[in-house]
Order: sequence, then C-alpha cells, then structure tokens
Amino acid sequence: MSDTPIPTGPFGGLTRLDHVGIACRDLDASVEFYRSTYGFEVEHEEVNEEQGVREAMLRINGTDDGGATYLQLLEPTREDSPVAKFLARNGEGVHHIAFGTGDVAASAAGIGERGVRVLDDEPRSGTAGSRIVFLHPKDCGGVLTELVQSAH
Ligand code: MC0
Repeated sequence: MSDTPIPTGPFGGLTRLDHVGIACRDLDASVEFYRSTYGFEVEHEEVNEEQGVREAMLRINGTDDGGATYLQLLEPTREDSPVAKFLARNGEGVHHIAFGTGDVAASAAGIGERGVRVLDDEPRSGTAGSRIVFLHPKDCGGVLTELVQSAH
C-alpha cells in the first residue's frame, strides 16, 4: 500500500462520476430507448477508431466543478474491439464506469501505486477531446474503470 495520497480536490483528484458506459448492439435503437423512456437527449456523438466504438453521450446532470455526468452508449465498429468482445460474452449492459479528474496522469499514477493495473502507459484520446486511461477490472472488484480528464 502506497503512502502517496491520491490528489484530491477539483484540480487533481477524482471529482465526479463522468459517465457510465453501456455496451449496445444498435446505437440508434439504444439512443431512442433513452430518449423515449427517460427524455435524455444526445449531446455528442462520434466514432473513436482507436477504441473501435461508435458512441453517443447523453447528458444526465451538471456538477459543481463545471463538469457533467453522462450515459455513454457504445456500439462496436469492429469484431476485435473490447466492446464487441464484451457483447459476445455478456450481451448488452453496463460495460464500465468513468470518474472525472482534473489531472488524469497524476490520478492514474497515484492509483497505480496502490497496486491497481493501469492499462494505458500514456493517456489516450477519449470522447470530445478528453484524455482517458483504463484500470483493469480484475483489480477493481470486477468493474472496468476509466479515468477521464475532459478537454474543458
Ligand atoms: C473484460 N472483463 C471485464 C470487462 N471486460 N470485466 C468487467 N467489465 C468489462 N468491461 C473481464 C473478462 O470477463 C475476463 O474475466 C477478463 O476481464 C479478461 O477479459 P478478456 O476480454 O478476455 O481480456 P482482454 O485482456 O483481452 O481485455 C480485457 C480488458 C480490455 C479490460 C483489458 O477490454 C481493455 O483494455 N479495455 C479498455 C478499453 C475499452 O474497454 N475500450 C472500449 C470503451 P475472466 O474471469 O473470464 O478472466 S472506449 C471508451 O469508453 C472511450 C471512447 C471513452 O470513454 O471516451
């Protein structure tokens, strides 16, 4: 166990739930479910080729650090992607959770020192210009966990 504190507060630590990522087979049908059932609207949509996903971000609420919390709907764009693999094994459902941080590299380093495998040596490109790293689900109680530093 490391003695190094995880950076806290709005400029270094984990400040909010950024999003819950949900694996789906048909993004448009899933978007329509969340729109017609709950009234959530798509704020942003993009394809992330590196991660092999087409995704939609549905804003749920704002937060007091200026960020927001989203549902992220994920449809795989290729069969060898993590989300395609997850769907084949588990079917549709919650794929990961993501915490927001003001400094993704510092947060990942602090958490890595605590024995959690950080899956990305360097932050990768996430939604809307964000920088992201993933933590191994086997070190996080079975939950694939992402850290996100938003572009804002
Ligand atoms: C796999 N496992 C999971 C899981 N995916 N457990 C919980 N939640 C998940 N989503 C479990 C499997 O059941 C298996 O357990 C073990 O982890 C190994 O899985 P595997 O698929 O056989 O092995 P790997 O190593 O090929 O892949 C697993 C790993 C990978 C988590 C390392 O999927 C990965 O690197 N994911 C991070 C990237 C990612 O998921 N990108 C898509 C979202 P057993 O017990 O059978 O051994 S992209 C995204 O979200 C971006 C766009 C964004 O937010 O901005």
